[in-house]
Amino acid sequence: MTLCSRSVGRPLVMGVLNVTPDSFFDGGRYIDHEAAIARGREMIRQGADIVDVGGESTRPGAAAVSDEEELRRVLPVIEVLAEEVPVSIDTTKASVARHAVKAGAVLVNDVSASLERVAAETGAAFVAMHRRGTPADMQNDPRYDDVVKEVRDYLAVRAERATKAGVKEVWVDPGIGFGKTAWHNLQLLAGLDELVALGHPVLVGTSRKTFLGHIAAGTLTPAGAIGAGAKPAPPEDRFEGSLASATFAMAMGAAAVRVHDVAATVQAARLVGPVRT
Ligand code: HH2
Repeated sequence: MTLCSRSVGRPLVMGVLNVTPDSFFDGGRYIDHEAAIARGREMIRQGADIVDVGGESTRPGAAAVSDEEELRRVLPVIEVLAEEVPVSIDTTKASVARHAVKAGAVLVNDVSASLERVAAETGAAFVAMHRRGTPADMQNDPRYDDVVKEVRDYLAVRAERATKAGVKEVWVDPGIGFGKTAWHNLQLLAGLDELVALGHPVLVGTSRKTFLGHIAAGTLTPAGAIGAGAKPAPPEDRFEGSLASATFAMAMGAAAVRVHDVAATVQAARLVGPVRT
């Protein structure tokens, strides 16, 4: 049975657990292993289907972390939580992915979409995410002729590459906020059915991201533009947009959403599940 075919009768909710000092929303809260495990258990109680453990922030401008440090952060947490829930490892490093699967992770969530060999060798499922650029430069004026088509075509190629490498379960993810403007993110949500049509489970992560700060602050015009110098509301004020966008993504056919706010999103998933055709 694949991760995605587990019949919970609704889209899956992946809870975010960043064991980092600098993640843009939960950074610093769970850097202590006991605190991270407690948070993972809290998300399980709230109904999380998967807990996504990360040891390196991908936010724009984030500092790079060594393999050793990333492993030190995530492994003790994965070892415990993997006994209690399916765990995914959010990493772009082959050695971290390999050790994480050995410690019990069942899904390699790779924002660089390049670890398909590790997933194939270890038997883990694999998320191929679209991004443009690196955390250092990805938000420097990203441009697309047709963002939905370009992201879809990229994901089709990466998914095929992963399948050919022998990965048994390949997920795709449009990479909301990774080298995209607010308008690009909204277009990707509107065109999500085109990604769903690729035939792979689609994962969407909008939770607390900057474009929702512009929605909260009212600085995004209906035409999708943001005025020069407009400031987004801070991540703490982006709950409503996070829930609304996750609900929208699930209604559009996303198989799973990656969120910080598990309890509320599970309720939304329970609503979408029965009404989605
Ligand atoms: N977004 C983030 C990290 N990993 N993985 C997938 N598949 N899709 C996403 O949209 C995605 C992701 C960024 O969010 P977060 O982990 O909360 O922050 P940070 O990267 O600062 O740790």
